[in-house]
Order: sequence, then structure tokens, then C-alpha cells
Amino acid sequence: MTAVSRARNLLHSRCSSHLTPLIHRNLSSFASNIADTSTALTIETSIPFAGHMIDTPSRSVSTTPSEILTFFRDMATMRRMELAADSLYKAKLIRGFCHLYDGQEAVSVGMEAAITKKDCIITAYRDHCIYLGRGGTMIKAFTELMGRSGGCSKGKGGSMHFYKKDSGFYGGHGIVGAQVPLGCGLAFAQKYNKEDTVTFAMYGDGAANQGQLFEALNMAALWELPAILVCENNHYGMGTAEWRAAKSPAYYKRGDYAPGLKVDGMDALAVKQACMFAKEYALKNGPIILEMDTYRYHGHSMSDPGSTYRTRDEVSGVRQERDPIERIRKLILTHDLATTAELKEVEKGIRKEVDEAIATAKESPMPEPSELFSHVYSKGYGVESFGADRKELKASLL
Ligand SMILES: Cc1ncc(C[n+]2csc(CCOP(=O)(O)OP(=O)(O)O)c2C)c(N)n1
Ligand SMILES: [Mg+2]
Repeated sequence: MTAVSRARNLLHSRCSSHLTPLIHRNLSSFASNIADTSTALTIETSIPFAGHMIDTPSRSVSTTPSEILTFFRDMATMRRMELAADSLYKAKLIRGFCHLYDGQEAVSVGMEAAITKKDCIITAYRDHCIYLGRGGTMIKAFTELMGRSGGCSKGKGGSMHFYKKDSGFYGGHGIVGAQVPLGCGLAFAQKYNKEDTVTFAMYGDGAANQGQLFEALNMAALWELPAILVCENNHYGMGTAEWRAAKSPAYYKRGDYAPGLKVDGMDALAVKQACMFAKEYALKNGPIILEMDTYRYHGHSMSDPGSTYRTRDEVSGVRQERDPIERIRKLILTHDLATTAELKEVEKGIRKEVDEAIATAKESPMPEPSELFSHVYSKGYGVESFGADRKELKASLL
């Protein structure tokens, strides 16, 4: 059996009617299931990398049929999950903040293809798909989004605070930019403990203008920490276009002592190539900046329709020209790895998985009131909280 036909068979087995148990699967387990379809393929990225103080990696990316099919399936799963979250929010089943990642999926899947779960990732509040990429399940994601106790942060974090420490995912942060110094701290620990691993600290184009990024980069460079600063440039910070906020929107050139690479963040293979390159660089030399040129289809958050500061034509133009899923679909079809109908079947299966995950998530109970203060402060630090009269003890974490 050829690698391509094996890939096809596996694709078929994934879209059979045995999907019910698969809602518990995480994205990476799917990848390892089909990893035997390993015939090498080389694909050229359509846009060259741009380098700052560094020679760029090759545009020829080594891949396999199974990797490409997995990219398709994982990105389509992420997309569907985000669209379902939009509906759940509108139905008031998700409350509070909610920032969606549709459009940016190639950054997560490309990055995961280049690294291991021993490497760390930390990001901002647009974190649902990063969590899935780290091996989180859709059930735990939807459960968390709906604020229920079975969620990945026990229902107490919600959309902005997903975590999965056992596979190197350190959140999920709401304060713009603050995750970058934390990420450099993770890289410090990796170096101190002599691990051969790196940290990817992700932030947006808006966050890129913050002072704390430069302070963290300075220390990371000084101590040659294995930190990769990943700027997901989706070209807007809330309703502010990058050119209104940044004197220099060439975010990969922001370090005068740290190199940078500009990457087509809508091309999962280009992202993979850049992340492999950056990991190797950072382990030897210290920090490097990766600017991922990407786009968010939704508004900033659920309260932003996303249409007042950009035109509908701009959004539909990106969908038509650069969509990361459509790009992989085209690649699959040109290399005859699957047919249009087979890919449609996969998408149908994903829709079913998403629906089943939501139904399961709804069964999870709300957290107990006694859980309100747990996991907020560490125990053992003598923290006590008093009422306004400074006399009545309200809570104690002794
Ligand atoms: C310190 C701080 N300032 C302001 C905000 C409000 N705020 C939340 S998201 C955001 C825009 C950030 O944009 P960007 O970094 O480009 O990330 P994106 O939302 O595009 O992923 C702002 C100003 C905040 N959460 N924290
Ligand atoms: Mg942005």
C-alpha cells in the first residue's frame, strides 16, 4: 500500500461512525495515530521568510502526507470549535470575556509540529486553540468556557485562562503583554535545570509596543535564555490598526541585539519551518523573535462585531486569498492525498464531534461555592483577608 493510500484509509477511518469516543481525543493523539504515513514530501512556502540580523531558513519544507492531513483536521477542528463558541456565547451559555482564534489556526498547528510537549507555551487571552494544540480536549475546553467544574481550569478561569501544565501550557493571560516576562521566566527555569527545551511566549501586535516586552527581551538576551518571542500580528489591537499604534510595525525587527524572522502565519508549513529553526537557534544562542503575519476573522472579543474599523472586503479578501485551512485543502487535492468529498466527510465528522463535546460539557455541574477562593493564592504564605473594618476575618489561606 502506498503512503498516500494509507493516509486515505486512515482519513476514512477517522470519518467513520465511530466518532463518539473521539470527542475525548486530543489533537496530538490523532497525529500519532497516523504517523506511519511517512513518505517524505517537500513543499515550497509561497512567501519567503524575511530575516533581521539572521539568515533565513530554507523555503523548502519537509513534510509527510500524514502531517498535511493532520494539519487539515486539526485546523478544521479548531475552526469549528471557535464557531461553536460564538453560538454558545450568543445563547448566553458562555459569559464574560471570549476571544476567538479563527483565522490564526496555522500558528498553533505549525508551532506544535516543530516542538514537543516538554517545550513550553504561554500566551494571552486568545487561548482556546493553543490549549487544543497542547493536547487539551474539546470537552474540557467547552466545559471551561461554560464555567463548569469539569473544565481545564475547574470552571474558574473561563475563556481567558486555559492551562495544561502537564503538557507545558502555562496559560491563558488577560493582562496584555504580561505573559512575556513570565515566558522568559519559564525559559530561565529551563536553562537553570539544564533542560534541552525552549519556551514560546506569544503576544499580539498591540502588546508588542509594551515596555515590559523589551525588559524581558533584554534579560533573556543577557542570560541567553531559550526564549522564542512569537508576535502574532493579526494587524489589530482591539479596534486599533497596527499603523495607528506602532511607529514600526516590523515587529520582527524590534530587537537591536536579538534576531527576528517574519513568517507567513497563514501557512502552517512555513510556521513549522520557522519554529524548528527558532528552537535550534534559541537553544544555542538565546532569544529570537518570530513575527507571524496572520489575521483574525472575528472581532477582538464577542462585544466587537469587528466591522467598524475594517472593511468587509478586507476580511473576505483574506478568507479568499490566505485562509490557512483552504490553503492546506488545496495542497491535499493537488498532491492527491484525498478527494474533495473525503475532506467534506472529515468536516462532517468534526461537526458531530463538536456537538457531542458540547452536549457532554453541559452535563458538568457548576463549581461549588467553597471553591471560590481556592487556586487563587498559594497555601502556606500566611494570606488572610479581612473585611473593611480590618477586624472580621473573611478568608484565610494559612
Ligand atoms: C495592560 C492591559 N492594557 C489594556 C488591556 C485591554 N486590552 C485587552 S486586549 C487589548 C488589545 C491587544 O491587542 P493585541 O496585542 O494585538 O492582541 P490580539 O487581541 O490582536 O490577539 C487591549 C488593549 C489589557 N487587557 N491589559
Ligand atoms: Mg493584534
